[in-house]
Amino acid sequence: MKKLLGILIILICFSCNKDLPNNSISKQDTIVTQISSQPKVGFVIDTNWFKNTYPGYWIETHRWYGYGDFNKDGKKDLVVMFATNSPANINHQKDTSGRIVIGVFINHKTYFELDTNLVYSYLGGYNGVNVADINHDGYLDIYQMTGYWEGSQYPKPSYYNNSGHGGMDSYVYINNKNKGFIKYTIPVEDNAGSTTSIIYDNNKNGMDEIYLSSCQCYYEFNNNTFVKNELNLDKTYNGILYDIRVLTPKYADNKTGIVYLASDNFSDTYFILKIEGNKIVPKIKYNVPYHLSGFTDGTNGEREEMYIEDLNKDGKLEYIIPSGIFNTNTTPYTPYLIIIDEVGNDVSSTYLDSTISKPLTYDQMNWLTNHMGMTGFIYHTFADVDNDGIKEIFPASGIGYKKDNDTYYYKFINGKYRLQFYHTGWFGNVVDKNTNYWPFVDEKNNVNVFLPGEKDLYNTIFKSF
Ligand SMILES: [Ca+2]
Ligand SMILES: [Ca+2]
Ligand SMILES: [Ca+2]
Ligand SMILES: [Ca+2]
Repeated sequence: MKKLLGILIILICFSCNKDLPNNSISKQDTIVTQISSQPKVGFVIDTNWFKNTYPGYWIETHRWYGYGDFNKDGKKDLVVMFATNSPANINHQKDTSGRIVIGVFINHKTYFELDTNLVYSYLGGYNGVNVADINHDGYLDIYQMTGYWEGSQYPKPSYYNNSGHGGMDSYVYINNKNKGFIKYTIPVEDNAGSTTSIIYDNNKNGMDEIYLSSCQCYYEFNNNTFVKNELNLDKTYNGILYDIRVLTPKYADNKTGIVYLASDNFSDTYFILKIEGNKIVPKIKYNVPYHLSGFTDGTNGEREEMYIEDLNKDGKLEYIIPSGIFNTNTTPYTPYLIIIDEVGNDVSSTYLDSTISKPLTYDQMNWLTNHMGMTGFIYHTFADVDNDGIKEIFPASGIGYKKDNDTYYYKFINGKYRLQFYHTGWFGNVVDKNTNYWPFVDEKNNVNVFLPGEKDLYNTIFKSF
């Protein structure tokens, strides 16, 4: 499944003519700004700083991104690769000269401005970043997932020093009070590349642990280095031995601790697993309602693709698991939600209104036929936008649910998630046969951004509203 989804989970959208931000500047403001300087729109980088700091580099983004509120103003800031000095392919570098540059762009709704204090560059691959305050000092840190060396067409990079599975070292950039970063290396050793992770202080010692999809282990900071801790996977559930695969860290909070999902040997049976001491233990076994479907499998750094809550307040948790049908003989990858109770029953119809318990239509996920078999906005985001303690659900990679040409999200009302009006119109219609887009959504602040894959960052489409 992992490999299959790795191929499938390449988001696309298409064409775009009316791409200017909807938030227009008033006439008064326009006059004032034209006198002084150009109004800021889109991605803003100090060009003199860039030319002086990175001579010979050009502006190029990749595909996945990280986010977090670095300046604590309530808006999600974006961490993206924005420049390079070497042509890069998807998960790897083609040659050993290729450095890439990552930076934090502060969210101003209609534009994102690079904080030049919060920039780093390195030699290696790129597979997205995960943002968390790893050392609990009040400043957000960055876990840099570097993924894989290409391994066949191109010469072995000089920095590639393991004998393992084509993985490369990953890095942590500890934030020095928003004035810069201090780099730490997490050696890949014999593991696969790091592609998705959950960061959380599960052992409550004041330092977050990093849980990876690429090893049965976690790394924890001791203020000096990152220490590796092995985890043992328990493959026995109710006395029966299973072939547990695609072990993926998915979720963490103080009610549940760390939660993994895994497949039973690529069948339609899955497990919800939790950490107990140094063991990963299967706790719940469940079946999916569609053949050849299963949980959304983060391959590009995606995370928070799941939500665990006691929806009916009976002291037992419900597990809301974004999933997809990956039987591509008949359909493109098609997302749907499944809700599982503590004994493994599918209780989706109890907690999801009938309109939203079905897979998304191709129109809603912006899928276009004959486009290399790729698919559209396939994951879900969760955010408590109305601050009532229960997260709302945003399908189509956070963009929302299209109905009658307007956009909705799912809100928990009277015991069920139901459609709730979000905004007029549908902002998922970015259509361009030559560009794949990765949506970034700040649900609370009504910011939709479509990052082009392996293209100029300045070609990003803003659909803030
Ligand atoms: Ca912010
Ligand atoms: Ca920190
Ligand atoms: Ca800890
Ligand atoms: Ca809420």
